[in-house]
Amino acid sequence: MQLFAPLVAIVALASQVSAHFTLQYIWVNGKDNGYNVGFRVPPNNNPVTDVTSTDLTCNVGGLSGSGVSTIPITAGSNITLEWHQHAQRTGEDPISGGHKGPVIVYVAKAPSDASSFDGQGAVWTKVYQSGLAYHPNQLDASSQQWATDVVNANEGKHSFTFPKSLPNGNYLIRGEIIALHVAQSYPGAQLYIGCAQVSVTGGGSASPTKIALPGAYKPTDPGITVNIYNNLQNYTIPGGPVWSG
Ligand SMILES: *[C@@H]1O[C@H](CO)[C@@H](O)[C@H](O)[C@H]1NC(C)=O
Ligand SMILES: *[C@@H]1O[C@H](CO)[C@@H](O)[C@H](O)[C@H]1NC(C)=O
Ligand SMILES: [Cu+2]
Repeated sequence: MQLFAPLVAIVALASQVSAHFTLQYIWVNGKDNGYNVGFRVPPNNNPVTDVTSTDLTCNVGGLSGSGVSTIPITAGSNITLEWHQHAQRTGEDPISGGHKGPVIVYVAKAPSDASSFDGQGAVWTKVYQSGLAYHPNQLDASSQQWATDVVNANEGKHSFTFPKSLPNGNYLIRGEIIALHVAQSYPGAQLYIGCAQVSVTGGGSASPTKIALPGAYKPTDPGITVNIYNNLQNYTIPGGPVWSG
């Protein structure tokens, strides 16, 4: 009997943790770089819920990438990010089906090495977003299908083009999935974040729009504190529009 309560607690904790996920793979033009390679790996698969915390930048412990490899890419490449609950690609949903919300990608240019870049200040440019499938920034109210449903159906993957016009140098690529199943009050929205380090060649000379993370998101944003189970007709993805390139 004395063993029973701790066992129940462990089982409850395990089922809770299994609902969460991390960003684990970055593919470049269809080539997979391997499990966690190039990533600032967080201590566990829990979400960030405080949008004013520096954990919003690159997840817990993500302000430096010491010891993390930096992956060479060419500007204009097709970059695929792949998410999973645990260190396994099969046997469970990539992200658990109850997690509904937008999928967003930002990039930030490092002053020098990606590994020593903390990503603070107005340095982030939004290069991809999907709220409701195929209708950026707008809910497909008839299906109530979210970007997360598409990622789940696509083995945990979503792709974007690293803008050809961005200057050469080291960058962080920040993937983000916001799960809104308990976002009716704040804190509630679950922000899943992963940062990969890349070095870019073949780029241009554009100066893109930039925002700060943390900074750009507010607890009162309609895309952060929202009830998605009330016949939602529109959804405003946080962080503003995608930079046009
Ligand atoms: C990008 O790469 C992914 C993964 O290989 C592939 O499924 C997708 O079709 C590619 N997208 C484009 C626009 O080439
Ligand atoms: C939906 O649009 C209305 C009117 O523009 C706005 O007030 C509301 O915040 C939006 N809801 C979401 C969840 O973005
Ligand atoms: Cu979860």
